[in-house]
Amino acid sequence: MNIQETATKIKSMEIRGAGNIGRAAASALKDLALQSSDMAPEMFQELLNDGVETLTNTRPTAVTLTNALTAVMAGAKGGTIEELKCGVIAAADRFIAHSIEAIDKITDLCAARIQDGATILTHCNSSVVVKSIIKAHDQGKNIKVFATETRPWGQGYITSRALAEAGVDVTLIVDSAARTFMAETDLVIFGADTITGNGTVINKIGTSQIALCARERSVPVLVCAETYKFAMDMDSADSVIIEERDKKEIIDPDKMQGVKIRNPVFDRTPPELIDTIITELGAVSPAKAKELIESEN
Ligand code: RI2
Repeated sequence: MNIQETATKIKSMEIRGAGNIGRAAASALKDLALQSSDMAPEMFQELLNDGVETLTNTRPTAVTLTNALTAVMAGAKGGTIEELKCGVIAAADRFIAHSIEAIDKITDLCAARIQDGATILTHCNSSVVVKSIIKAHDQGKNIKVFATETRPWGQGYITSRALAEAGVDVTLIVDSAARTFMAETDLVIFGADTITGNGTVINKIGTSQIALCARERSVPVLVCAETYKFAMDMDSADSVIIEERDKKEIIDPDKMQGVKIRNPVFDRTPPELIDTIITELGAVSPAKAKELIESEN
């Protein structure tokens, strides 16, 4: 898929999910390399830079996009077009393979933490969370899941259908019912779009409210996040841009004359409200995540 096509699909959310958009961006740069020939290395470098800019400008919150593009651009080394192309293709392949491997490792770690008989509440649609729940179910554990609808875009429908198809006992609830159903919940599991150096989790709007409800009842909160979801250089979440999408996703503004409508689609959950972050390197408290990742680099 070419850069513009990929960018359009990411922006419209035809391609969505933090990990997915990172892999799609890496793949688009790889395709650009595969399609480029007979040009000066400077020209190719310029095409790459334009591609990075176009892809970066699609959605501002998930650091997976920036981290994927940085990883692929690190491969753009050499004096000839062939060297540059090979470097970009190899780096994109490495990023995508690492991403898939990371998801598999997190799935194993997370599934192992899901107890037989547990009732889980999840929000939005995280591919790694869905995989983990299905894995625990396939291990023979008797699990129940509450999946929030996730207004306004409705990612919870994707989660619910995927779990039901896999045979998991899943109940769809409206977002505002999370506190009510927390009384029957043993474990909350979220995905993440970005995690800052201090362990703040930026995820789908509503995550922080659900984390608060979980804390009120001492229900543990797990976050599944590949290490490329970390913005290691950001110590505070204030600098993470929260994407604000079209108000039409909420309601037709023509039906709401004189009413302002806001549609921020992510929020910031402080580290104090999260018990454990599961990365491919292991499970740690939010405060220790940065240290763990740095020790591996
Ligand atoms: P995985 C989604 O964002 C959700 O916020 C979800 O928790 C997160 O990406 C992580 O997804 P959106 O693209 O990488 O639906 O775990 O706005 O699949």
